[in-house]
Amino acid sequence: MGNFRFLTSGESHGKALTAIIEGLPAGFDIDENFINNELKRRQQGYGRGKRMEIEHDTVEILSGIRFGKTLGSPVTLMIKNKDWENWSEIMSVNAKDFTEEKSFTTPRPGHADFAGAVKYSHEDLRNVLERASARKTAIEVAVGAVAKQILAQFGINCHSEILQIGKTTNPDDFENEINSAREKGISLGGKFKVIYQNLPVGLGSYVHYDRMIDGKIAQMVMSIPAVRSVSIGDGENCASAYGNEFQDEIYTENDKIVRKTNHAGGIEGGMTNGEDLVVVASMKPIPTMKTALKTVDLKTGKETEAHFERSDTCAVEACAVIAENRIACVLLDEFLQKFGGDNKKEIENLF
Ligand code: EPS
Repeated sequence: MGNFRFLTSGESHGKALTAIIEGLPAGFDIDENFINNELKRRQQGYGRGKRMEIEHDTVEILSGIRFGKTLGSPVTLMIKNKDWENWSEIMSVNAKDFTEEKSFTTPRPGHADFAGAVKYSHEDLRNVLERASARKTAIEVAVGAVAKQILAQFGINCHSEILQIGKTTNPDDFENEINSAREKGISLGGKFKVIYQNLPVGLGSYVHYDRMIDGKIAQMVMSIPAVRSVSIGDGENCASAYGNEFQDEIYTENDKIVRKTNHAGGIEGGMTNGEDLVVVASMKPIPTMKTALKTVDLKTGKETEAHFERSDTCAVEACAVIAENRIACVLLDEFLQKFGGDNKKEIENLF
C-alpha cells in the first residue's frame, strides 16, 4: 500500500489485538460508534460459535484522533480479548509457565497448522493457530471502518450480500443448511458479494501490473482466512461468454456517459470506471470441525484425528463484513494517491 498503511498485531487468545494506521490526513470525522457497529456486524451472522458470546468487540482509540477528528498522526486502535482471562496461563509470556501437556501436535487439514509448524519450527501448533486464526480480522475491520468513514465523506458507500451458503442459494434455506451442518459437527462455506457505489473514475492504473486496482483488491480479499476465490463483476462467468455479451457498451444519456450493464464490476484496465465496484468471493468450509478429519500426530508420527478447537459452523456473513472493510483500505489508499493532501480541505479541493 502507498499513502495509507497499517500493521496489526495480536493472538486469538492473547490480551488484545492492535493496529497502527499511518497516512491518514488531518481533519476527517471519525466516529467510534461507527467502528463498534462494524465490529458488531462482524460478530453476528448465523452459524457463529460460542466465542462470539464471550467477546463484545469494542475499539479503544489510543492515538491520532482528537475531538472526533483525525490529527494527521498515526492512529492506534486496540480491541481487548475478553476471553484472555481464561487463557492467561496457556498464552503466558513467561517461560516458567510452559508445560508440554498443553501443547497440541495434530494439525487440522486445511488450516495453517502443518505448514506453519514446519516453516517456523514450532512443536506446539498453538504457536501457529493463535496468529493464523481469523480472530485477527476483528482489528482489520476496525481499520477498515476508519477508511470507510473517510470514503463516506466523499459519498462513497458500500454494502454486501450473501449469495450462497453451502449448497443453497435460497436465503430462506440458509439457516436450515447451517443447522444441519452443526448437528453433523461439520462446517459450511459460501459465497458473497461486496458492492461499492459512487467511486470516482480512475482509481488504480493500467501503467504497471502492481498499480492495477483489481489485483490489489483481489490480494486483500483472497488473504482473508478461508477465502478461496475472488472475482470482479461477472468474472466467474467470463470464460463462457462471447465478447459482445460480456463487454459493457458505452452510451450517452443527457450528455453523460452511461452503461446499461456492469459485467466488468466497475473496473476496466485496472482502474475504476465510475460504475459500481462489484467483488464476489467464495469462502471454503472452516477447517476446524467436531467431526474429526484424518491427520498425523507430528510428535509421534502416527496417523490420528485432527485437533478440535471451539469454532464456528459458518462464518460467511462475517467474512462479507471483513471483505467490505478490507476493500475500503485499498480504495482509500488509491483515493489518497489520486486526491492526496495533508488535510481534508486540500483533498476536497482536488476531488
Ligand atoms: C474468531 C474466529 C475463529 C474463531 C475464534 C474467533 O477463528 P479461527 O480461524 O481460529 O477458527 O474460532 O475463536 C476462537 C479461537 C475461540 O476461542 O473460540 C473471530 O472471528 O473472532
